[in-house]
Amino acid sequence: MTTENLDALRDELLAEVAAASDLDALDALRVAALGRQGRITDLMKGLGQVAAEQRRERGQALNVVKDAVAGAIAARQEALETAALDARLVDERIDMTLPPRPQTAGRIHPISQTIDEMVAIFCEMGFQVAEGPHIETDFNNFTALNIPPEHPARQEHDTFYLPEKEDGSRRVLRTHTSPVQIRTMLDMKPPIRIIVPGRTFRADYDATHSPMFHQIEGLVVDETTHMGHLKGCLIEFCRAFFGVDELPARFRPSYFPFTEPSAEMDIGCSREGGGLTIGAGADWLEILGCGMVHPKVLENCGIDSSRYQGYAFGLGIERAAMLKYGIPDLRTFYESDLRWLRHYGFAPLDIPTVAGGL
Ligand code: 2NL
Repeated sequence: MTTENLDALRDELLAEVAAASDLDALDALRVAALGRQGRITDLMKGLGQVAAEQRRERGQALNVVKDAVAGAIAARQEALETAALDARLVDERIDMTLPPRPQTAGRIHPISQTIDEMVAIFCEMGFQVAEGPHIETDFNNFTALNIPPEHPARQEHDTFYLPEKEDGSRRVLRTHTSPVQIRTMLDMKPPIRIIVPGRTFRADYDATHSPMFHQIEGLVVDETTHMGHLKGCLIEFCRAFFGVDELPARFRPSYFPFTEPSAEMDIGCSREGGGLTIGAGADWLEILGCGMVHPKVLENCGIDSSRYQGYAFGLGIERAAMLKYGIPDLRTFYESDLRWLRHYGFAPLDIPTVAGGL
C-alpha cells in the first residue's frame, strides 16, 4: 500500500469513528481496525514482506496512522459515554416537588400507631421517651427489680437466656421494658418522668401469647410523688387513649416484686350483645398493672428512698391495640399479611393525635 493509500485509509477510518453513533458501533470499528485481524494490524503484520530499506519509514508511517485512529476512538468513546450519562440523568429525573400519590399502598402497622398515640398522650403530660437494648444483663432485668436469683418470677417470665459468658454471667432477652427504667435511674438524678415503649421477649406461644411482644412502661420519681398522682395520670391516660371522657376506673390490690403497694387498674366496659364496648357498663376490664416503686428498687439504683418516692406502671401494647381497634387475634400482628395491614393499618401521613385513629 502506498503512502497515499495509507492516508486514504486513515481518513476513511477517522470518518467512520466520527460517525459512530453509539458505544457498540465504536467498539466494532475498533476491532475492525486495531483488533487481532484488524486492517491496521494486518498491515503491521505485512511489514516483514516490505523491502528492508523501506521497512523503517513504512513502520513509522503505519504507527502514526495507528496512533491517530486509536486516539480518535478514545476521544469518541469519552464523548459517547458523557452523552449516554447525560441522557440517563434526564431519563431518571424525579420531580421532588410532585405531591405523593394518594393510592400509595404502604400502611402504618397498628403496633406503631398505638405506640405513637400513647407517646403523644404521655408527652403532653410532660413525660419523656426512653429506650434501651433488647439484650440485657441479669441485673438490669431481674436483680435490680427486687427479683433475686431463684425467685419464682424468673421462671414465670419464661426467659430467653443467652449462652453463659466466661465469667459465669448470663445475659437475657429483656422480659419487660423495666431495665430501661433501671438504666435511667442509674444514670440520672430525680426528678424522673419517662415512658418506655419497646419490644419484650418471653418463651411463651399460644393464642394469647407471642414470644416477642410490646410493652409500654412509665416511671415517675420525685420527692412528693404519691399514689394519687399515679391514679390521676393513669385515669387521664385511659380516657385520652380510648376517647371516652367519663370512663369508669377502679384499682384492685395486686402484687409485683418491684412495687409496693401494687395494683391492677380496670376500666368500665359493656359486653352486651356479644361485642365489647369500652365506657360505662356493667363489666370491668383489666387494662394495666402499677404501683409505688419498691424502696429496694430505688436503693438498687442509688436513689435515696427516704427522700424520693416513685410510681410505675406497665401495659401490653398488643392488648391495648386489640381493644381499641377491634382486632380479634393476637397472632395476626406478626403475619405480615398485606390484606390484614390494608384493613387494620393506618395512612402514613396521619398525624397520631391524643385521640388518633378513633
Ligand atoms: C404489667 C405490670 C408493671 C412496673 C410494671 C416498674 C419498673 C420499675 C420499677 C417499678 Cl424500674 N416498676 N414497672 C410496675 C408495675 C407494673 O407492669 O402488667 N405489665 C404488662
